[in-house]
Amino acid sequence: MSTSSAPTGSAAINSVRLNSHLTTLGQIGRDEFGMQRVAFSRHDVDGRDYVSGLMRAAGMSVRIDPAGNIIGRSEGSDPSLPAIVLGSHTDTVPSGGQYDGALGVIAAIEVVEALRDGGQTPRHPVEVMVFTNEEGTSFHRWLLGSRAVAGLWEAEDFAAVADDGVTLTDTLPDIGGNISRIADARRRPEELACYLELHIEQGPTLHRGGFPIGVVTGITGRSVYHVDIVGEANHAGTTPMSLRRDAMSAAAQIALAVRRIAGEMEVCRVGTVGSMDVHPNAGNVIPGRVQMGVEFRDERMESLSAAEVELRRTAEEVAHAENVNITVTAQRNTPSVPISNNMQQLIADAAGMAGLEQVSLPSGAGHDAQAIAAITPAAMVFVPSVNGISHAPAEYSAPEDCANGAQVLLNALLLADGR
Ligand code: HGY
Ligand code: MN
Ligand code: MN
Repeated sequence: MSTSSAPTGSAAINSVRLNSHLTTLGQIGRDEFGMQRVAFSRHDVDGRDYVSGLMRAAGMSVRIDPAGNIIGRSEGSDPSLPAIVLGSHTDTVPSGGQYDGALGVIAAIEVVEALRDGGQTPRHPVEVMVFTNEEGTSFHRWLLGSRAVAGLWEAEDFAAVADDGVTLTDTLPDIGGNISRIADARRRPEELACYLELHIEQGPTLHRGGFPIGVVTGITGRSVYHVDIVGEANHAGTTPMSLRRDAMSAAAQIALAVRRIAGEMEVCRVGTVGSMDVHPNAGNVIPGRVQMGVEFRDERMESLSAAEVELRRTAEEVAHAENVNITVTAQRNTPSVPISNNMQQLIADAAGMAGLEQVSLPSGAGHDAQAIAAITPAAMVFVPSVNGISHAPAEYSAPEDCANGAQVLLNALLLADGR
């Protein structure tokens, strides 16, 4: 695979420094099961502290906005110009990988350092944003920080309560936020020139195809549901099968239906049951209640609507057959976002400057870019995920690929700065 080369006369990424910072961040919040930097946790705070220190060392001013987003800024040569924003997130899913989000943040800081090393001051100010709770593991409200910047918070965000009963209102101050001032996190379109995000692909296309760079054409839509199944807890040994109101039997049928809706029926691109709470969760008790997290994804919003119809129809059918009550509650519906041809071309040109082969592809994962795209032109650069694995400790991207991605991010910034 070819390695990147800095365009003539322009700054060059320091791969050793980039990968060293990535490795260090990859140790913050790691345990034997993977990365545990779940948003608002102590590990998340430690990771935020680390990258804030890197921003300061790169000569940036650093502030925390009311949504807890970390915003580093280095001034440009023309103070009248809007900011070029680079960003991503440092929070991880539970037992996640060390590159998801982290690469985009570390690379953004490296871009600022490389420009300084090269004595290059862009015309535009450059801001690096580290967005709060991108994953949504906490409070089931993903893209929380980037949606605040884009002015896309909903009533459910303000009212968000975690599974353990703690409110977002009480939690935001743990990372320097303040829910009563969320409106102040919003940025006006005229303040921003564009948004550029480097991210691992989190899928198999680039690694399988041997492409070092991916130009993202669009970001998937996603619909999330909470399914609550209430049957009747009873004795596993004495209750005849015909008298059971077994919430787990119903849950199993719902889980298989989610796979059927996306798989065999191809109503939408993918469907997942990622979480399940069984009550009372004892081997000799027929479950009285099961709560499930269900999500569907597709670029076509009408396909997500069709998947919801099928889920609700199946739930009614199963509720009747198993004599249980099933409540399907829509939790979040995130629209898919296309990346403009103009912004795709910027990334393709930036990859060309580095002499790197590229391929265009959609993103099956969600990203902060899909929120920020609401207020400024956005583009994403992907680098290969080995074997397409992500959201798992086996998530891996080679140091050379990480450096290639950072060089393309830097080149894209320089191209945007010249426009
Ligand atoms: O779930 C996602 O698509 C992203 O990793 N937050
Ligand atoms: Mn991510
Ligand atoms: Mn993720």
